[in-house]
Parts: sequence; C-alpha cells; structure tokens
Amino acid sequence: MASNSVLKRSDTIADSMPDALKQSRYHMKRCFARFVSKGKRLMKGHNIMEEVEKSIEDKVERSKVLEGMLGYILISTREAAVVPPYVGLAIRPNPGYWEYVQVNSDDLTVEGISALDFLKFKEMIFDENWANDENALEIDFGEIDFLTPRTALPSSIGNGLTFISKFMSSKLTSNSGNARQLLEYLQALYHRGERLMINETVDTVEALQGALIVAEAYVSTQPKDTPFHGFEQRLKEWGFEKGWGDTAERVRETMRTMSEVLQAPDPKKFELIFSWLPTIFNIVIFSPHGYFGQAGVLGLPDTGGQVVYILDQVTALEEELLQRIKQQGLGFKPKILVVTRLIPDAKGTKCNQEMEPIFNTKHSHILRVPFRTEKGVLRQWVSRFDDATAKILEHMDCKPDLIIGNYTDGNLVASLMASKLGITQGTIAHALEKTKYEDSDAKWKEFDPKYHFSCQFTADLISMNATDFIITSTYQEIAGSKDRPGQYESHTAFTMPGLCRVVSGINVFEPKFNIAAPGADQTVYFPYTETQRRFTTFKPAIEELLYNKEDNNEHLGFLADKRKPIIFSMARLDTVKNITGLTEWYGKNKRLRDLVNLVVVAGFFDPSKSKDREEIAEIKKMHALIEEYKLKGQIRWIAAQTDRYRNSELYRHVADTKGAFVQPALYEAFGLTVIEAMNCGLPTFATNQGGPAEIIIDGVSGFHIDPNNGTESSNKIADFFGKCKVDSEYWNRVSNAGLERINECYTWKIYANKVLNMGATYGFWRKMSKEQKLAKQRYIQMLYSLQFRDLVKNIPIPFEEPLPMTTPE
Ligand code: UDP
Ligand code: LCN
Repeated sequence: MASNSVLKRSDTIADSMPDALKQSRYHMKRCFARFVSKGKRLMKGHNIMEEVEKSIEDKVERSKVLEGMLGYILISTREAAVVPPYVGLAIRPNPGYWEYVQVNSDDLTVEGISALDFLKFKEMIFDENWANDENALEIDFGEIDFLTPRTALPSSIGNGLTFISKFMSSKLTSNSGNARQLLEYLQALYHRGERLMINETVDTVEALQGALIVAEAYVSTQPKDTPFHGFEQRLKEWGFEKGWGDTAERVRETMRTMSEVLQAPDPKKFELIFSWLPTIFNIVIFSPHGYFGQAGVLGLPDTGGQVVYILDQVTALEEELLQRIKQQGLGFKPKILVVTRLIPDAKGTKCNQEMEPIFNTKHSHILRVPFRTEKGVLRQWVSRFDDATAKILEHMDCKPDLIIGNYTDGNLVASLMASKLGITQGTIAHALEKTKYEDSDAKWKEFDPKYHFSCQFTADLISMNATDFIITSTYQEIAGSKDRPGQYESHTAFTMPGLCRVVSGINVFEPKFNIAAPGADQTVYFPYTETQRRFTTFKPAIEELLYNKEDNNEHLGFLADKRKPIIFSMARLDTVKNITGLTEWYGKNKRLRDLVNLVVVAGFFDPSKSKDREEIAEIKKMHALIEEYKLKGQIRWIAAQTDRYRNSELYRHVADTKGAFVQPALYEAFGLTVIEAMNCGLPTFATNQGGPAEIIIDGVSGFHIDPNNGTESSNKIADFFGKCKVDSEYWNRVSNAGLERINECYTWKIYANKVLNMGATYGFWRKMSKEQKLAKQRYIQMLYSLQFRDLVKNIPIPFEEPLPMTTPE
C-alpha cells in the first residue's frame, strides 16, 4: 500500500474519503451503483471486493484505484449496509478502532455518522419499524462508564493489569486520600477471624510509614532465615500482624516495598506488593457448561477443552496459592471449589455426584448443584443454573475471595453472586458464540429457536460489564487481527432488531482485559525424549491402536508402511475443526501421501449413533473421502479418546516416528491440542485462523496453515517432510523451538501467577473505583431484571420426568 494512503492520526475517514472518491470518481460511481443495484442488503468485506472487481474489470486500473487511500478504506470496511441510495460503511482501520460513514451513491457525498446511526441504518434492512421506533431499547455502557481510564494503543490491549497498576500508582502519588484507601484496605484484611498485616493501632498513613521504618530496621538485624514467630511479638507492639512473610528476609522485603509504594509508588513495585499481600485464600470457579467431570466426559455435548482447562487451572492455582500462603508466613489451607451442575442422568460419568475431590490437588473439590424448577430436579442437562450461594458458603465456611466464571452461563452466575456478596470477579469466555455465525446478531430471530442468542448475548454483555477483570487466552480473542475483529470486539456496537440496539456493549481498550494463556499439564504432556518418564504401559495399546489391521469400533483403516512418519490430528468431529478438510488435503496431495501416513482421532464411525446433524454429516464425509481417495493403507481413523495419559503417549509415539501434529480448524479460539502436541516435542502445523496463529511463530516454533487453502497447506506440510529428508537436524530444530516457545509463554505456572495477581490488584481497584462500579452495577441489575429474566422465560425446558425435590445422594 502506498505510504500516502495511510491515515494521519488526526484524519478521520469521513474527512479523507471525499477526496479519495473524487480521484476515482468514474469507477466509484460505477461501484456504488452496483452496491445499491440489488436494493437493501448487508454486504461483508468480501462482497465489497467482489463488486469492486466486477465494476473495474481491468486489473491494472483496479489495482491503481485500490493502491491509494480508497483501497485502504475499502479493504478496512467490515460491513456495508445498503439502503438505496445510501450505503453505510463500518470501517475498521485498526484493531479496536471503528468509524462509520454514509455515502450517497448518486453524488458520492460522504457524511461521518455515529455508531448509533449506523446501527439504525443497518436495522432498516431487517426491520424498518424497529429502526424508526423512538422507544427502541438502547444499551449504552459507554455512557454509564465514563470514569474508567482506557488504554490508547491497540498494542496495549490485553495488558490491563500493567495499565491499572500504573494508573493506581500515579493516583496514590497525586492524592494522599488514595494512600488512605490503601491503609483501609490493609486494615480490612482478615481470614478465618484472624487479623492480617496491621491492627487498629496503625490508624493513619503517617503512623504506618513510621512503624514500617522502625520495624524494617529491627527485622534487618535478624538472621535472614529467622522464622516469623521468632519476632512476631515485637512486630505486634508496632501494630503489625502476620502476613508480611515467613522469614525475616521476606518480611523485610515486603516492608521495604510497602514503604516505597506509600512514598513514591512505581507500577512495578505496586504490582509486586499486591502479589505478596495475603488477599486470596478461597476461590469459587463456576462451570455449569456441559458435563463437568474428571473422566469419560470429553466428547459429550458441550464438553471439550474448557473442562481440561478448568481442571488444570485448579491444580495450578492451588499450587500457586500454597506457595504464596507459605511465603506469607501463614498456615491457612486454600480452598478451590468448582461449582457445576449435577446431572442425575450422568451417562456413566460422575456428574451425578454432589462432591468430588479434584485429582492432583489437596484442597480442591467439584461441587455439583442440581437444577430445579417448580416441578422438581431436572434429569437431563440444560443450560440453566440455580443460585448455589448457600451451598458454597456452607462448604467454605466463609465468603470466597475471588469468583471466576467460565462460558456464558458460568460467567452470568459468577456476576450475580459476585455482585450479591461484594467479591472480586474474573470471567473466561473460552470462545464467545457471537462471531461463530455470520450476522448472528442482526438475524437473531432466525437463530433463536435453536441457539437462544437473544439470551446468550444479553448474558454475555451483562457479565463482561459486571466483571472486574477478563481473562483471555490470546490477543485475537479480544481485538482480533488486522483483518478480523476480535470476539469481544464484536460486542462493541451491534443490533438485534426487535430486541435491543447495543450502542456500546464493551470497549476493548478497557483495562479489565488481560491475556493469560493456558498451558498443558506437564506431568502428562512432556517431551518424547524424556524416556524415563514415559508411560510405557500404554505401548502395546498404542501399537494396537495404530497398527492392528482389523477394523473395529475404535479404529478404521490401516497403515501399510509403518516406516513412514505420521501426521496426526485430534479433535471433536465438528465442521469447524475441519478434520475432513485435512483428510481431503491429504487425499489430494500425492507428494504428501508418499512421504507420510495420516492418523486422526475424531468422533466415531456410525452416523446413526449421533444426534447431531453436523456430526452426522462429518462422519459420512469421512467415509466418503476414504473411499474417494482410496486412503485405506495410508490413513488410520481412530474414534474419540478419553484417557489423556494414553493420548499423551500417542503424541509422543508420533514424535518417535518423526511425524507432526496438524490442527486444520476453520477457526480455533485457542487450541489446547496445539499446546499438548508442542509440549510433547511434536512439530506442529496449526490454523492461521484464531489462537494458534499467536501460539506458533510461523517457520520457527512450528507452522501456520491456511484452512481455506488446502493445496498451499498440504504442500507446506510436504515441504517440511521433504526438507527433513535432506537435513537430518531440521525436525529436531523445529521440535526444540516449539518446546522453547511453550516454556516461555504457555505454562500453567505463568498462568496461575498472572491470574492471582489479577485477583489481588483488581480487588483493590474495585475499592478505588467504587462509585463508578456501583453506578454500573445498578444499570446491569436493571438489564438483568427487565430484559434478561424475560428472555429466559422463552427458553423451553426439555422435560422428562423430573425427580422429586429432594437433594440427590
Ligand atoms: N480431546 C480428547 N479426545 C478427543 C478429542 C480431544 O481427549 O477425542 C482433548 C484434547 O486432548 C484437548 C481437548 O480435548 O485437551 C480439546 O481442546 P481444544 O482446545 O483443542 O478444543 P475444544 O474441544 O475445546 O474446542
Ligand atoms: C474452547 C475452545 O473452542 C478452544 O479453542 C479452547 O482451547 C478451549 O475452549 C479452552 O479454552
């Protein structure tokens, strides 16, 4: 793109577009005439470019027009709402930045319009009466939240913790009233009836500063490893309680840092002190989605990577909490409770058990609460959740310090409970539904009978606004990439004609957004080279799974040449996972077929056993592709697997063959399998659509593949194996670089540290911004009571025989 086409910071598109149109007036008149020629319609970026191609047939002419500012505007246009003679454009020059203009196709005049006007304009296509209804419901979180600071640069999106620490530390410097808030915060730190950090004798900031100087000087005289109780009494006399550290050295460091924060805080010290304060002991995690269990659940409806994520997250958080509590010199036991739904018809899983200890933890449990209606306990799985507050308080014996929600339903419950109990809240979306289906908002009426988007998007809006912080796995989840809006970003401004117009749903520049990527359990997924640790008991089972020549319920197809490396993929058999796509690429690429065998773990083989239309179609397609490309002898199709220890050996076995993992999804929010494969040392090719594009640095720690260009992708895989044949070290280099990338950025240890820091820091932030928080909470309550609760009534509850209202065993 020519340099003169880049907008200056001060320019708006509405300012620059008239001139740009003038320069190509002849062609643009034709283009806009084409846009409006079909009457009212909503066009997407690719439709716009198709129309441009048709109106300017000459390639050279076309590239001239598209070279300059005009090309920049058209390429950045995500959506065009056509209501002849006008065309409203929603333009996104950069992640998070949107501008709206309206162009008159007759005379090419341009007018800058607001998001609100664009939405109304767009509604004219779907529901004119609603668009003109002066009383249409408008939701505008931007207007209610004008005090919260915002980051300015797209590159700062997702770094909320750092930003908020900077902001708070500067507020502490500028206003002694804010230092007082920190003092009051410390004064309120209690756990199980025990006072922590300071007692009532320290009642002013000056008193605290003075006491810190005296105490620090005293503690410095003690040998570094003197345990806290060795000088506890002395510190008490100056107003200090336990929580400062387990040894003289740690206590001194905490006191010094606290003094520095009170005197002239810098953001790093500020973040550090909050990571040391004893603020979090008990955590509640809500995850009612799907079947939440520790065995035999993967593959059941709505049950995928999020269950793996949450169980690993609990283990990591407990470990980090235990370490922090020890370093604080405290003897408390942390408690983590995953609250989910009890499902009496548990399909052979433990989802009908009320309480279950979580493996590999000492103090964490799953608590299952039944869904009830006035008729009794619901037997099957449905997307609703009871108020579980009483049960949680009973189990914990006190209020939790942090509540984390997962997915739409978990996040909503977390928001309600956090607001009710006044507790810090975090949310995790895993994958927001809105971007999965084109025009899921504008065409919500079409989707609602099946997906209940009216309810889901309202619930998502409520929780993303109610929460203190949002944990995301990647940047793209928040603000997408240059060409694709992020999942959260798609909630910035949207409309559901006939229901509500969301003028400002969420602002991706809010400092509540934080990227904390998950990892893979490294006690399970470790490098194939660590032979001593390998689960050798699975060797015969894996040999059978891969190479036995008889088809059965677990595997189909066979590998005639065992010496070839394997390319491996594992996913649910959903269309979006594109396992059939990979099979087809392989089928079509003779060079790749000559170089490697294909092994996929996905779904099962008998379409009559599936209730899901999508899955049935994918199963049939797999069979058809195997026939069409005569793949038997080169493909092994294995049914869905549930044992992650065995799966990890499967990844490692593929690494033994010097093979690779391929994740070909049409779109993947994050992609745990990518992380698992890389942890096992398996070179990985993963989709460039979504999270994996961030996990892997293309050509270094693995490779990106384009799911929409099978030929290019399969050639890229074939090139890799071709290169491995001539350069015997190449495979090892990619394998090692993948492992390095994982250990630098994608471990549960890094994750747990970040999330607990968020819990502590945002816990203080909610106190510092309590007026703004309260105003927003009242607005949210209204939305919940007047809108959400009504919408929920429209969702039919699938009734079988409900159980009577007794608590199940
Ligand atoms: N998985 C599994 N058996 C299967 C398919 C997948 O155990 O047959 C596991 C896989 O190892 C990973 C998770 O399920 O831990 C899938 O998570 P991912 O993020 O890749 O995708 P999701 O299913 O959440 O969309
Ligand atoms: C849901 C998804 O779709 C995956 O991409 C993620 O890896 C998983 O959740 C865990 O966050």
